Amino acid sequence: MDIVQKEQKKQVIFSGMQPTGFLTLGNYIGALKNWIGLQDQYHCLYCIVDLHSLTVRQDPANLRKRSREVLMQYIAAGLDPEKNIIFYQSHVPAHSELSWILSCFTYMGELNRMTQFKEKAQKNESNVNAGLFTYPVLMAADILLYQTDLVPVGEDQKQHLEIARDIATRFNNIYGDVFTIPEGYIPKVGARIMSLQDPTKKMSKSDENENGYIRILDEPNRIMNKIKRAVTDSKGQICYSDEQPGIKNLLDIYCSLREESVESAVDHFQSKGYGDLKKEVGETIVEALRPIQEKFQELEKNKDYIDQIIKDNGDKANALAQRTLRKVQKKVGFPPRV
Ligand code: ATP
Ligand code: LTN
Repeated sequence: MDIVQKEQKKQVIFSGMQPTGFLTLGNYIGALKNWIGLQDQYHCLYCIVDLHSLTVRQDPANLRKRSREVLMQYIAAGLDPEKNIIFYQSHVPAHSELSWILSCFTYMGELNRMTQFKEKAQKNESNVNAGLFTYPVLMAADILLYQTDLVPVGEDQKQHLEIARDIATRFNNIYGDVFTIPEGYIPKVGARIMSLQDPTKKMSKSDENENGYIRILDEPNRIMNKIKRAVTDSKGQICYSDEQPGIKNLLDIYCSLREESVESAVDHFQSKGYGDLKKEVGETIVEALRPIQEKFQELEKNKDYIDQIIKDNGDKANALAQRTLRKVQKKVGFPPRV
């Protein structure tokens, strides 16, 4: 097999994050951290899904700023913009175009079952918009446009991935092999980092309580304070158990950042108290995030470099997306362009 053929055989990876706030430790451990290790073996596309973030009301200036910051955090965390296609969803119109077509192959009943919709609808009672309901269709379009093989995400996205697979299979059954059927790629430890203030809820960047999450860009002092305040329990014993969700969460954070097994961590903390655990977890986070924060500060000074990445990567994504979109349009019977 020559090099060109080998290159062509690389599988495609697609994932994305919403620019709805500052990226959290949950986003990092559940998704971003795992993306870094994939860039050499796969063709990777990492999107800033700004269209998705409109499902919750956004301040325009803030959205613009957050979107650029997410892109810079991707790079600061170690994604190489030469090896990965890092781009804004809104710069590739094919996402919206395919989404419309796929919405005609998605059933209301399927969307009604989505737990994220139910949760977000409850949280935003005054703005239960149609976009919030059709959110998984747009996500399916994101993934299917690039003939994606693998989608590295946290556990909360499992249901959305399943619906993307169902839509693709349904479409293929009617029109032939148009889409690759994607698989999820979910980490074993750290796929669901919990809120520090309520360890039964997932850590979320749009949480109103800032103490519930740690931002990738939080200063060391702040990180130590948030961990100090993390809700635990009164058992006083460090075990990895569902009965101690706060302690379990701290151990998950510790283990995934240090790439250490749960057994060895529990062993390490056996004769120690919650104070020691919190101190060591805090220090582990500070050390893991330090290089990312330094790189981010450097990138902030380099406006032209970032602008160029946005342009080049957007062009690349557009070219790839067009291939699938044209194929789909032809299959469903839209008139050819003459
Ligand atoms: P929002 O609060 O706006 O819903 P979010 O913090 O849940 O946002 P997303 O942009 O929806 O973040 O998710 C980006 C990626 O991070 C997804 O792959 C998601 O599975 C992962 N992720 C988000 N929160 C966590 C978490 N607490 N633990 C592990 N992975 C997470
Ligand atoms: N819904 C995802 C973000 C997202 C995504 C995607 C992830 C939008 N499109 C495509 C993977 C692949 C979330 O994390 N809330």
